[in-house]
Amino acid sequence: MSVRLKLTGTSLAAGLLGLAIAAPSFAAEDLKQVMERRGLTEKNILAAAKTYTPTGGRDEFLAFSSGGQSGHVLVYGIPSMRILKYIGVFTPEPWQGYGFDDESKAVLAQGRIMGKDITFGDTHHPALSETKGDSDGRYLFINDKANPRLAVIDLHDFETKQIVVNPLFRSEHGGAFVTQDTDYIMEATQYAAPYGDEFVPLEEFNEKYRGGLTYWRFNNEKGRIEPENSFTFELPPYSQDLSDAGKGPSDGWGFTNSFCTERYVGGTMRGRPPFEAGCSAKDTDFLHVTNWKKAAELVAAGKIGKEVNGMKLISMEEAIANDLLFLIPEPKSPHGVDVTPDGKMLVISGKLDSHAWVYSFDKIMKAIADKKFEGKDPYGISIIPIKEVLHTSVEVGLGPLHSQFDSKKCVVYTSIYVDSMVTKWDYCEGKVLDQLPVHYNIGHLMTMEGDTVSPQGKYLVALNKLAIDRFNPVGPLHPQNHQLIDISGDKMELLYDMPVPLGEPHYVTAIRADKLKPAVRYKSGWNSRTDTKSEWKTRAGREKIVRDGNRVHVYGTVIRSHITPEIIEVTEGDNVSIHLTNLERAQDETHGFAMYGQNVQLSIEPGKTASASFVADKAGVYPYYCTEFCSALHLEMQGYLLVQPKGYKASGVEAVAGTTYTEADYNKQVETNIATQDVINSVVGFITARNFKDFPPVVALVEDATDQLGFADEAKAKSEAAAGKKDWNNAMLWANQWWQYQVKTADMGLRAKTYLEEHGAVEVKK
Ligand code: K7E
Ligand code: CUA
Repeated sequence: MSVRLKLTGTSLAAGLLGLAIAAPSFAAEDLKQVMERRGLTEKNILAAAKTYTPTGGRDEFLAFSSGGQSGHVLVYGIPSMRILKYIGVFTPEPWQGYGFDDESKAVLAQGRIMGKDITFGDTHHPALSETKGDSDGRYLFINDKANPRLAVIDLHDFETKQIVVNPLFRSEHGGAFVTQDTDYIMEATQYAAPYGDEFVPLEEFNEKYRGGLTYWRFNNEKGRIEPENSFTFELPPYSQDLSDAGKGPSDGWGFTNSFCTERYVGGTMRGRPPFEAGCSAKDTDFLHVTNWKKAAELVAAGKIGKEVNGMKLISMEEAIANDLLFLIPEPKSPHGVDVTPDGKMLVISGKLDSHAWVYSFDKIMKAIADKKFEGKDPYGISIIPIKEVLHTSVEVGLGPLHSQFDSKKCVVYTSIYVDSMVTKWDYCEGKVLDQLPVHYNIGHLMTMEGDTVSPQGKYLVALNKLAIDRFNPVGPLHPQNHQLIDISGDKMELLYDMPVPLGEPHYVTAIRADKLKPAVRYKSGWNSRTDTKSEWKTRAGREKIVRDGNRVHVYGTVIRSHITPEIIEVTEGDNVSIHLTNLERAQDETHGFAMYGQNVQLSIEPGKTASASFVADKAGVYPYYCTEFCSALHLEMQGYLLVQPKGYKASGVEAVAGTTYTEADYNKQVETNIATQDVINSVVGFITARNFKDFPPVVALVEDATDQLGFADEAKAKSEAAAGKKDWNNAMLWANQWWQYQVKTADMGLRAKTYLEEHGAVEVKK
């Protein structure tokens, strides 16, 4: 009995207290000694103080990083650089049940290509939704370069809701970039290909291969992309690259880089020089300038655009005739184009040029209005001369790639790949302000909300392509290295190295954490992927197994600490779907559901309904259990799927447990239960004497505790009924179940009490 009572409040608290008192009493090291022992400098200590986040502390910003080839998104905090979540996007993610429950399988199935499941992604550019050009914390988008796809993640629950496949492209790179009110999401091709599945020989590259730029329509109310209201610009077979949407004065326009405007097709084994030579022979490539707002109007009015593979395609002739598409030369093999926070300038850098170039949007508009063109490309698109639009160019270093902005006016940071450094410069005056070496080949860099109208300054993250010798060696495949840099002063200062071991995270975007309002639970019986009530929602006490021929639906529930039903009997060959609703409301009370041999693993967060479907094609015994350590009796959160052979007849004999009980066992259990009830009463007294209703997490705990106590009453009644019949075995077992519910009630009550104590609840007068 004393072992059991350990679970109750007083002994738990005493245990914790005892630990603190019993702490070893050898002399603590002081800061100086630690610095000496670990070889730390004062600068290191300062950097540590700027990033260290004490226990329970929160980060000021959350970063959403591409997970590269993993097809996931990583979420980490800044400045602590602690990883908080991997969001499954294009790839199954077992912990979240992503790609294992029926609901998320339906999302991944949207990403099939030519009928094939594509279970990886080459994610490159995450983008946060914006309102008036400012990050609003509602949605996140990310692209897949290898298989031209875009995904929508809802930041209400950090789950992937939708995947769209570009029906025209065969690869893409210039996505995801949002317009200033997230009306459209840009996605541009990378490697030109024919629009369609048919074979076209490379000899017809110039005529039949095409690039393109899709503006995907985003429905901000529904939080979904609408393919039927989206459109694509047909573009020449140049390798389109990154894009950015205009904002403020340049809203309505989009900008897309390109490389390999040489239209070289390679073929080293045919005796031709390689792609890399042929694709970088010219001094300039082209920035594509598109008027998406006017294009959207003309498409909506049915004046332009023809449907190809279910996508409205604006031909180059239509774009030219309606002044929707222009080209501006840009030096050389460009990679990044970034619109300044005020929307007035574009910063462009070419990988093979040591300058960053600043184009003026006003000047672009003026050149178009005055028809100041230097000719046309082979497809008849007008070319605006650089000199007409150039604001300034600055020598920033060898191999400039990407740029991000500071909260300080006119200040921009550019990643310098070959020189492995970050250059801070002034794009208004055209001068370099500071340079900081980073560890190795930097790709993207990122400042806080640095691609919006209101960059937050403070920190910069350098995304280095190679980690080389930065971390403990872990074999030939190294992690990537995100370096945190303090940009609050005049001089940039390196603070921290963070290994990213998931894939090549090309780009990251960050948002002020206080802009995010994530939920802690779902509405009861929720399909989190469609964001509607699940048709399989099941309430407590309504669990059932419904059979229609060989189709079996199990309507089940999970709650601390049991899965209902605990026994599922089906026949060999049955099609089985198990639908489980988590009845909990308390935050973080997630249950899992895993089963032997059926590739079943669900994550069922409070309120969620998740389903697992499979064919029970082999007779046998399949244990299942909860995969989250959810309570003291988590290990007992278990059950059996019994797949009976065809024609099986039950023996009719009751299953007999290994142990039987006496009246004395029953009485002892009841005694324990009465003692436990005293603990519950004292906790309830503490809670109800305080303003607990002002604390939503406590209200949820109290609701769950009340449910559990209700179950305890039911078990108590059953136990007393059995005792009345002198059925001591069932009396004892039901008394034990009554106690199980009490323990769960007490556990939640204590958590609520602790929360109230830690959050300054006050006593209320009765
Ligand atoms: Cu690797 Cu933006 Cu895809 Cu540059 S990208 S580095
Ligand atoms: Cu539920 Cu363990």
